[in-house]
Amino acid sequence: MSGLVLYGMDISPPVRACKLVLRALGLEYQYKDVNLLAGEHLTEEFKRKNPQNTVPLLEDNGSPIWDSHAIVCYLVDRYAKSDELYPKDLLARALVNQRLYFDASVLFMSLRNFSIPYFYHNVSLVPKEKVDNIKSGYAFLEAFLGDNPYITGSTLTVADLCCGATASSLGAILELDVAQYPKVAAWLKRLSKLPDYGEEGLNEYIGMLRPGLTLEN
Ligand SMILES: N[C@@H](CCC(=O)N[C@@H](CS)C(=O)NCC(=O)O)C(=O)O
Repeated sequence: MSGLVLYGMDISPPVRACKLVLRALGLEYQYKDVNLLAGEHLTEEFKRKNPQNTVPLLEDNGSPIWDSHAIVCYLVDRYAKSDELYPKDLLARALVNQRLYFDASVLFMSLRNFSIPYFYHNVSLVPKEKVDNIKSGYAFLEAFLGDNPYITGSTLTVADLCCGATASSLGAILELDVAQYPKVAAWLKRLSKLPDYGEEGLNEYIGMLRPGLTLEN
């Protein structure tokens, strides 16, 4: 057993992304479930490891790393036998980084902006502006994909795994319109065939949110 410990919750999109990368690299790790709804991320012990109180959190031989995007890049740089998932070529890496920052700052925020109010404050009405943010995120993904099977080109990278985990979870509020975003739909289908895609966690997440939310027109 390696010294890797992942703290997470299976329904969390960024946790799913980290698990996909751990699996793709064939790394063994210990998984510690953190129940966010029971406030297990707010304990002093967890806060000492991650003052931002978020999952995923990775520990490598006791050193904490958080934010899924930092975690996946670290794992590839540190442990992968090839740089395919996170290229060393600077221009190729810049493109992957752009997609990762897009996920962190745009796509995932469009999800967090309805899930946090719902889970923590029982807010079930999703204003039109938040629905529109999701639509625009899907549209950006459609443009990024172009004629490629993956989000930065012909090969799978960590950017697909991060953006894909978020995009699939956005189905909790707005089912993907396949006619409008055919490339995104085909890409998500492609990703869903990956081993340990996290289908169960994804379905649980969608099942927890979709029935309780009302979208503003
Ligand atoms: N940008 C962060 C987002 C992490 C995040 O917001 N995780 C959620 C679960 S999906 C969480 O821990 N929420 C608890 C909270 O913020 O109180 C990442 O990619 O790791």
